[in-house]
Amino acid sequence: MNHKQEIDWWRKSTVYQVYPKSFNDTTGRGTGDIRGLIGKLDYLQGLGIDIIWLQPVYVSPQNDNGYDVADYCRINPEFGTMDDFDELSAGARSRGMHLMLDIVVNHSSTEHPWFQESRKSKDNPYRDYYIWKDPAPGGGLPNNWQSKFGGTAWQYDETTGQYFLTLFDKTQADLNWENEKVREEVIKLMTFWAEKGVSGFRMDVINLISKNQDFPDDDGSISPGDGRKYYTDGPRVHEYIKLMHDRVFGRYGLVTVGEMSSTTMAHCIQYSNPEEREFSMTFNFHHLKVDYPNGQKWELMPYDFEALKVLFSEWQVGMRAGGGWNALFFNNHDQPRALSRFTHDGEYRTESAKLLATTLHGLQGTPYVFQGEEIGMPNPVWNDVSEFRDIESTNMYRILLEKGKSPEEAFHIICERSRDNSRTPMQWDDSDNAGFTTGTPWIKVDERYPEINVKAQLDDPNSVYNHYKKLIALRKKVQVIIDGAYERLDIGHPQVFAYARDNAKELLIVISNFSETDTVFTFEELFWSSKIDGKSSELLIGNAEHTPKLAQEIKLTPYASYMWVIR
Ligand code: TEU
Repeated sequence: MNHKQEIDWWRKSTVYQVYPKSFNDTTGRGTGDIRGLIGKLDYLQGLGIDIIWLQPVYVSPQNDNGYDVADYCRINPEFGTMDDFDELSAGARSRGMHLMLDIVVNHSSTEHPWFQESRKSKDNPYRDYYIWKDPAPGGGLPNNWQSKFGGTAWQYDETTGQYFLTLFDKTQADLNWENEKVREEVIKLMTFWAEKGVSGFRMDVINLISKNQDFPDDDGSISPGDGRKYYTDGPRVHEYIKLMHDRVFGRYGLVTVGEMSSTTMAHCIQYSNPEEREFSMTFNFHHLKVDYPNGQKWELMPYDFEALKVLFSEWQVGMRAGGGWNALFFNNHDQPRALSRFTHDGEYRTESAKLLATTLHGLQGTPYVFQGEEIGMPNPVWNDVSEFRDIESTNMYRILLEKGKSPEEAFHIICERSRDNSRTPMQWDDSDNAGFTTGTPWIKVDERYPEINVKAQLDDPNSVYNHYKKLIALRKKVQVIIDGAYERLDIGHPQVFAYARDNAKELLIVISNFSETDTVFTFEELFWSSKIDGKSSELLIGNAEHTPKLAQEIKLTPYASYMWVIR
């Protein structure tokens, strides 16, 4: 398939997200590598994947697992060589799959040569590549902005007596997009990869690149008061993205997804409406904050199911109305596993994994599958705080203790919230280390791997893997999944999420019981009689042993989930 012939080919696609460090190790070093991914291309093709999102494999000190880039155009030797990359690219293409690279240009590593130059003196030609500020009058931090990983966002540098901005780790220095030379560097590095033939980019925290140039203190009037209102969806962000589209995305016909931190729908419409010539689609995280009390990630509460449904529904309706396009996801490398978070990862693990998949893949947008999701990997069992590797988790554990939490409480919070929940090695089979490595894995392998692994699921028609495979194939066959208008059907139901998608030729119905008790779902009379009654219906996919006939009143067993099409 030549994707350049079909403009919106990615609307029918499914993306698979690979966290290379935890995917497949071929050297015995304990960390995954590019050759490991090459060895699994047949697996991904078998699943039916269209696009592989490969997370950062560039030269990097790995303080944030590659999101701290020290050279944008070279491969980190830990992951392999440029020849390996070219082989991966060719291997994907020959199997009809596309490669999407992760581009991290809100910040670079402080080990990047630009930063090394920049910090030397105030008149260095690279000084303005980054955001340097004098101490506040009387000394101290330039403002009260906080790092997303905890603590102040400013790092003092003795050489020149100024602070530089780091919205993430203290070794991830924010680039100064106001500087035209920075913009040209970014265009150059993206052109490098586009010329190599990649099909697209995932743009890391791209809505944070334009900062309010007054750098005001955050008065705390909007939670969480950490400064984000002054750099999120900032003043020139659309201008910068349009520039990238004009010079790179449009020119090479790329598929692009922008990762939008704490964004709004109005901005996401603009980012992803094709007429705006910005991105193909956007990630937002509102639905993954429904268990944050008052927006606080490091405090726990049971998740708000109604809020989850409202958010999905609002974004389905709103993005469509504005001509935008959603990237659909429950999991990624920054989130605990949705399976453990929103459903049941014990007795009903398999049903739950399938329910989440069916619910998500029936929505309008392009679905993303994060490695391990397709076999129902839950959060791992953590036994000790020393098992965590992520810089955010280790920082936060310390901060929670400083705030007066007991070690038990702090450990419990980290277990629930850590990004490491999704970063444990991919479970391929029941051999040592789940077949991920012959060496010592860089992060623990979940102890349930003998039961939960790819090998055990490939040939089992009822496995989570085969459920995903079926859903991915359905998207290619059933048009209403791509273009149907969304309508929420479950209003008021405390356990059920139900919706319809309608394109005037076909009607899709998805009904999911997000609870561990039996329940009943009833269609509203008018909807039932006008849209379903008397028409022929086909069950496309389900997850329970007994599949009910589509009726006005449907009995649902724990975590049962069904998708029908009515024609
Ligand atoms: O993440 C952006 C981001 O804001 C988060 O999801 C972040 O992990 C969370 O706010 C912390 O509480 C992206 C990458 O996906 C992530 O892995 C990187 O660490 C981050 O940017 C910095 O590059």
